[in-house]
Amino acid sequence: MSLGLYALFALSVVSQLPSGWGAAPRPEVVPGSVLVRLRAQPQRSAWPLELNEVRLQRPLTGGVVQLILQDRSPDATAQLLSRLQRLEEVVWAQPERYRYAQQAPVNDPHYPDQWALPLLQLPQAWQKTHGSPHVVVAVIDTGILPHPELAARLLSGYDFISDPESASDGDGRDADPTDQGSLDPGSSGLHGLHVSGILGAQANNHEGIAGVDWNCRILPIRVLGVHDAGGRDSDIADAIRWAAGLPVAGVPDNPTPAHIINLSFGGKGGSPLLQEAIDAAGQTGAVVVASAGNDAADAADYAPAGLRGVIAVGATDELGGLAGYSNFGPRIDLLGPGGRADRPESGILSTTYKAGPSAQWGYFFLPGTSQAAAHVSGVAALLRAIAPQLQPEAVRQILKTTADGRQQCAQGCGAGLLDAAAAVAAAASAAGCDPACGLHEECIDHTCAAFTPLEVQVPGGCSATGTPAAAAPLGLGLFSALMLLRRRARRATASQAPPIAAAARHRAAPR
Ligand SMILES: [Ca+2]
Ligand SMILES: [Ca+2]
Repeated sequence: MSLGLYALFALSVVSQLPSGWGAAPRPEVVPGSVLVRLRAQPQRSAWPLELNEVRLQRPLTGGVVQLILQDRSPDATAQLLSRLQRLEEVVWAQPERYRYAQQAPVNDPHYPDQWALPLLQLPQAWQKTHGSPHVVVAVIDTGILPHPELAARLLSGYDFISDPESASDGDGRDADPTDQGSLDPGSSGLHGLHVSGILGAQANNHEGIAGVDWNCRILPIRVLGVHDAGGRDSDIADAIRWAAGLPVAGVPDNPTPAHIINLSFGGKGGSPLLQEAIDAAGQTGAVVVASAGNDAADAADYAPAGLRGVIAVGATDELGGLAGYSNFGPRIDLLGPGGRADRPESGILSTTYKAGPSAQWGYFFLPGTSQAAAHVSGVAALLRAIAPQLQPEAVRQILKTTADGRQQCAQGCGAGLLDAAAAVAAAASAAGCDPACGLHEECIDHTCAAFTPLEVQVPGGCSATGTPAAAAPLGLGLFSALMLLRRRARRATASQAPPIAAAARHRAAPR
């Protein structure tokens, strides 16, 4: 079985202003201030109401009076409001409320184009956690390329493509997961870079976009080659085992086993081989997330989405309804944002790269269940950051029980749309730390503590802790300009079209 990518083609920008944000709860009501409209025009020469508990009555524009109470407590205000509402001469009375600027949660300039993040209640989730640098997310995909938004995220990874022609790097399996493809039709589309940016792009750095998880480490594993971005079951099964820290013949052990494994690809037909690999990965405690597929068909007929033990993710449009291309059915666990394929630039904005004499990194829109799954993997990483002892089935249950059930459908949309804030709160509660620990803490055995350091397996059976030596960003470093790439309108599941508008703006290299 050859497996194709689950990204479609983006068509148009969807900008949605971010919802309100604050690091700490801000007061909603002005203490001791009530606004009231009287049936008769108030006279400036006398207090219009006989109220002993009021210290000041101030006529406002248009016949409204502001009342300032002697006692500014919430109880006194509530009692006065109740009394006013029963008076014959009063049309209405309201407490005076504060209003706040709709400030974005992050300073990343393309955040307003990331409509999916407020849809998932991520700004609220980020008040509880930004993720942990000790959670590893394996992105089993087309590989990776350098990008400043991921420079602090990447672990060393591996290339599992056995066929040198598909790999296009002159050999079979090796330790270099660099994506050898491009944005050209029929190539890899740099799909793994796009998926990685969704779940882990550096946030709040005055650059590009915000990832779902701001701190996790990304383990890039290459299984999908350059020709129509296909991959083979035999390579994928080994990659899943290796990602989870299990031994694979002929390959050095993975020094940083993954807590989350993202599989944004698939194809028709089952596979006992893939099922066994997923079972084995699950037994290590790894959460496996898979995209449902883009054929508007029953996901049960696809692998890996239809296999036991994966969290199968369908895609929504920007309103939260099932996207027209998304697979569906009883096998779907929940939905994530994937965007529309029939509207320009309504996909998911994430990281990309353009090779050539003047290599450029940038951002572009892609819709698909690939992108939906990446959001779920990012939130799963947030849950594991808060509650590292959560087992895969518990993560699945939390994601499902906290999902927005209004987004269900007759075809089968699982539990509905992912709700990051509710899931994070439920994870903290399930781990015994309610409401939650600090931003740099995790909950273990009902107690908040500093993050557990990432354990790095050392060949020979010992282990060490600390930052992996091979955690530096990959090669190149040609971050010469910023481009906002946009995609030609075309539906496809296994290849990507060239950008139609590159270089939206240029500037000096950031490094
Ligand atoms: Ca190779
Ligand atoms: Ca950023």
